[in-house]
Amino acid sequence: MKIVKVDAAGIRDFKEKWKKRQLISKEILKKVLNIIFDVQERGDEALKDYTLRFDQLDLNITGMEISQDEVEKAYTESKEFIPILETVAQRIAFFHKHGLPQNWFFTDDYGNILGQRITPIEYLGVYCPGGKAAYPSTVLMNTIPAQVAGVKEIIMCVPTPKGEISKLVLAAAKIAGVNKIFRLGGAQAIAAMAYGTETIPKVDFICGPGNIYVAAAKKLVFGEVGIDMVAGPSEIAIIADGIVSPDRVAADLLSQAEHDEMAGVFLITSSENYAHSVLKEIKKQLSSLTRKAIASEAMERQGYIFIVPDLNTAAQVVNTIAPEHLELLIAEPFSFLDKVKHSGAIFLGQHAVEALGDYIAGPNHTLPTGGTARFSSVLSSEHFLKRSSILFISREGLLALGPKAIKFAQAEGLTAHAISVKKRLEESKD
Ligand code: HSO
Ligand code: ZN
Repeated sequence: MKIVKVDAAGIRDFKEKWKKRQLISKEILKKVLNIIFDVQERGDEALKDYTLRFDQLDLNITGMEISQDEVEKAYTESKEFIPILETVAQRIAFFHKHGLPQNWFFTDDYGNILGQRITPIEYLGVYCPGGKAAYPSTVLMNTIPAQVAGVKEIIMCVPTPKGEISKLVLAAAKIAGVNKIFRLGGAQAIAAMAYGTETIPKVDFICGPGNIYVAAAKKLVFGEVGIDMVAGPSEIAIIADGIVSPDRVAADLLSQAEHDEMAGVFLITSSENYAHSVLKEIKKQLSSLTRKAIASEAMERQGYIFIVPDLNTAAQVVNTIAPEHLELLIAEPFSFLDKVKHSGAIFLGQHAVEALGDYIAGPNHTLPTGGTARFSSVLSSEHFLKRSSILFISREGLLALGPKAIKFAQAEGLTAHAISVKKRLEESKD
């Protein structure tokens, strides 16, 4: 981890460096675009070729869809874990039922009834990563909010390298009521869900994290379908003033470092001694982690300790990073909250371990990364809902607003617009 003593210049330098960490390169975008065109043109055949090449799996033998029997078997074999999955599913559902957008209408002075109506997306495609990120928790986090929103049908794509699939992922999909699951991964899975093939139904919206190729594919199919976000590697920022012992802070930092070699890990503190104790702890704890190599690479590459003179500067650093997760391990976290302008999820107080948010607290763990918390939000049921405007125009409303609309249409040179209003006005005047 790099220690940075923070002043205004320090923050600027960091900002420049952090910005240059280009994640989706031109080369990746080009490769992914070729895959997308190929899937559009050749459909299932392209999917079979890519799956054979990237996952060493012959879909002609296994079939593309995972059968209900296979899902049932995985569920039965996960028996001991089912109560945990169910508790988590219930907590996610309960949380996501809060704050759902509502229909609303009002009547204006002319008797026009204007408003907003909410309807769910109909067809959803969820991407579940394979390999080092095959998380059943992610299946629940991406599907339960959609169910709460009232999505009609959910399909899921999950890569199964050499045919291997996590039983818990299948069990979670069953609990979440996923309708169909396909053995597909990478950019080809995203393309298949976005455009549809002989076997894969076209969806309206795609959500779920994935590697850099999946992220690039989501970016490129956006517009044809909606997407939740372009998710990047995990990040954690912790502001600690000593109320929590260094070993715990170290453990929390490592908990996100172990996700990805490209994970971002930030400690912000006013005490250099404390920073050194945390560093010592990190070294100690790293050796016993199953993902030691990944975590230490992340710490090495994107690990920063910022030494700040005060909490206001700490807030400046946080707002520059706009981190995915922020832990406030400080004496008065609630009074600090107003200073935080950008962060996907904010954990307050010494007991709010970030991993609780990853699994079981209830809020979503699909969060904006890479500074995108500046303009985007945590995944919620709202992502799966659309708003339509409702316009009932009264006779009085037409008479009062029509002439102004006609003038506006004429000013824009749109005669047909003007005529359409004029005709209604003429009828209504009698
Ligand atoms: N921390 C990850 C989510 C996750 N953690 C899944 C454990 N499993 C998202 O940033
Ligand atoms: Zn995590």
